[in-house]
Amino acid sequence: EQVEETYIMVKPDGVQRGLVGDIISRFEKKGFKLTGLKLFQCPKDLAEACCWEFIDDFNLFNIYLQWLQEHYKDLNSKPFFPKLIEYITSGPVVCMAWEGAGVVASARKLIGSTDPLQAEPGTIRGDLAVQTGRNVVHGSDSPENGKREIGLWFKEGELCQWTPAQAQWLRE
Ligand code: DAT
Ligand code: MG
Repeated sequence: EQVEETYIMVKPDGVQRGLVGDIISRFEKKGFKLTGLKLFQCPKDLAEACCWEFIDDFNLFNIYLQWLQEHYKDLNSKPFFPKLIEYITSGPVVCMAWEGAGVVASARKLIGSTDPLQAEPGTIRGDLAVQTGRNVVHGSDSPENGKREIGLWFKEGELCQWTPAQAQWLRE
């Protein structure tokens, strides 16, 4: 089996609502391997710059804005994109890298549908959220995007390669 990586992020509403432990716990208990974890606060200047749609090619704000646009590169022309950026930058987020065979699709299942009202009970969004604009968690949608997003949100030295003691009890 091909080992994959996925980028999972608890969005600001998940952090503010005290759901970080519950969300991490679901991936941990499932048996995936955590390889990166940090709390990240988008610089206030950037958050404001994003809300104002202020653009200057040569300043830091624009670098960060481009970085967020790269993260959501399929969505950055959608009408809801400015609101999405305002939401994502409105408070600390928890950035995670998870590894395992089939982790990308499985994490999407654990997370549930984009619209929490359509998400199945038992999924993170199905259990913990009510609106698309506050759907508490992000998960990469393909192995390529998993790699790409981990590369965007983590520096090299921030990721750990390790062998969990339980590995031999998870797979024959
Ligand atoms: P997902 O997060 O399930 O992968 P997505 O990649 O299509 O969904 O969209 C990314 C985020 O953008 C999503 O979690 C919430 C927001 N979003 C998507 N569609 C939206 C819509 N129609 N209205 C408002 N926000 C939306
Ligand atoms: Mg997506």
